[in-house]
Amino acid sequence: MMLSRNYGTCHILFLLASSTLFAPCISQLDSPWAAKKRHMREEVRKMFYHAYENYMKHAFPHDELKPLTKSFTDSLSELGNLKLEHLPNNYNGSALSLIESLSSLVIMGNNTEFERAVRWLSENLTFNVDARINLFECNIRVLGGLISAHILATDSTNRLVQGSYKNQLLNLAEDLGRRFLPAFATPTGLPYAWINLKYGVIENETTETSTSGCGSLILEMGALSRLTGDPRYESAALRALRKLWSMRSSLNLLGTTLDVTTGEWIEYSSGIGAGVDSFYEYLCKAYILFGKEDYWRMFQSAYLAVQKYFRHGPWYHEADMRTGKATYWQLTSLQAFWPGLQVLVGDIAAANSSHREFVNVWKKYGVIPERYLLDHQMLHPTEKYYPLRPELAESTFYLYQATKDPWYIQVGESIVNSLNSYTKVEGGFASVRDVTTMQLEDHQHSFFLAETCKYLYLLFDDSFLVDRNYIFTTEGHPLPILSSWHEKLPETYIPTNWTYAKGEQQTRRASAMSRQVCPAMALKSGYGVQPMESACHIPDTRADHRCFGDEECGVDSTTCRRRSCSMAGYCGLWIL
Ligand code: DMJ
Repeated sequence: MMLSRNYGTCHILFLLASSTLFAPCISQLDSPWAAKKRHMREEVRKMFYHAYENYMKHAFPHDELKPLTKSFTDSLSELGNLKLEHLPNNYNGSALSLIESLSSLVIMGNNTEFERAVRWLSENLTFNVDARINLFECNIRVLGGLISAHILATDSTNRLVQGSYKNQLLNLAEDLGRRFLPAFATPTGLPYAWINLKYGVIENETTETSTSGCGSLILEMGALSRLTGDPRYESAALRALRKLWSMRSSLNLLGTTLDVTTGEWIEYSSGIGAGVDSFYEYLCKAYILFGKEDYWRMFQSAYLAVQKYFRHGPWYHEADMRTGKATYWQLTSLQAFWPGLQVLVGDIAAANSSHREFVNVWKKYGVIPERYLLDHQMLHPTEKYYPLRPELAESTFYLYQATKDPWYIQVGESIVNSLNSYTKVEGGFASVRDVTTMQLEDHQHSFFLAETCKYLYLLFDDSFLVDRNYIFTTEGHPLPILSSWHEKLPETYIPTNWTYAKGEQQTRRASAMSRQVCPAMALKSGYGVQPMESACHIPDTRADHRCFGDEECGVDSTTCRRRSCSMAGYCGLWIL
């Protein structure tokens, strides 16, 4: 999330070209929604502490809480299928949920608890354990959590542990980063999905990994290199990312799984959900954080390909990377992050239309099922669960930042109400095993503390972001945009360098980033009073993207090409 400086309490997500952003700033206290937001913020705070305190009471220092039995699970190791009998007797977890809570504690203003947690971790956390862990999960949850907390602890505006803080979290992060490096010692530079923290890659380790497993390391490992001055982490992550990108098809599509030793695809079908999602997210956010043109070029091509081959109205199906032909017509809960990413590139109307469909699904079931079969219009028989995922809350937060439309506050309120009525138990918050029965499962995932509660809190109270300039990692840990890390600051990132484009009714602003989405048309005017999304988009006539004729379909936001109406009555860039 990038926020401009110099706008007082009325800060602006300056990547966006949405005209609604540029309306005069109304003090939040004067808004009729202010009381509602304050009330909801307190509701979310209660949720967070109910989850956090139960974790601390019944599960800490183990990884995650089992809220129904008020016990624990050392899931970080279990993620790697490590059998419990292989764990040393004294292994007591990595306090995963505590690490994941650190930045949420700061955002909610609880510096005392943050400092207590930092002290405990500094004195007790060790990675010298015989545990086989998933590199991707450990990177986004543990490395990302530690790095973000280190930055927050040393940020002079936070009045945190300075003085008593001697970079202990950074030292832990560096120790962990070093233990990641053997995973990259493959002929391709693509990392193994699993490593043993103590012994490195174990014999006969699987060589299969996912696109997100290889392509979502650059933010945390890049930040680690910048903080420590040791380039090895960023280089390893970048080499893997470049190799992965070189494996794209002529359509600029990637598959979902691959072999790290041969660099061959295993699964050619992919979409924007499981196994791929954060790959797209990290290309875009790496450009924002580090300013390398390369990241933007990769992201732009990848994003255009997604919009071209996966999008069907507000939905995104999967397609074969070689042919672009649709494979699976499924909605998955993880896909709900996509509208949030689209907000970052200024594709607001497309973001809004997809988000709306996810909200409808949430309303239908009370939460979002893991997988829904669009072609059969039924739930996936074995994936009816909802493990307290954050993605819809995340997108709702981004869309509210972009539009300030109070409708998103109402969406947030209904998410909070559902979580409280269906998933809150005495011992914390429990995952839903089956959305048709609301039967619960004994697991409170750490991302509930790191992301779900955080995005809901920020939706109702974004004061943490005022006068600051952050992006959030895929696990919701904030990283600051620093000129010392960035190749292009200040030119692109200073609001006064933005270009102004005059429409008939209003002046709108196109950031350097949004102009890159549609360079050809970014500055053209003449869209009348129609609402804008990215710099070039003319939205569909009808919000549901249904149509009777081509003239109702507007201009595609990423290619600036006119869209047409399909036989089925949907607007899109159909290849005729
Ligand atoms: C989180 O761990 C991260 O957001 C990850 O990228 C995928 N989704 C889970 C939560 O749903």
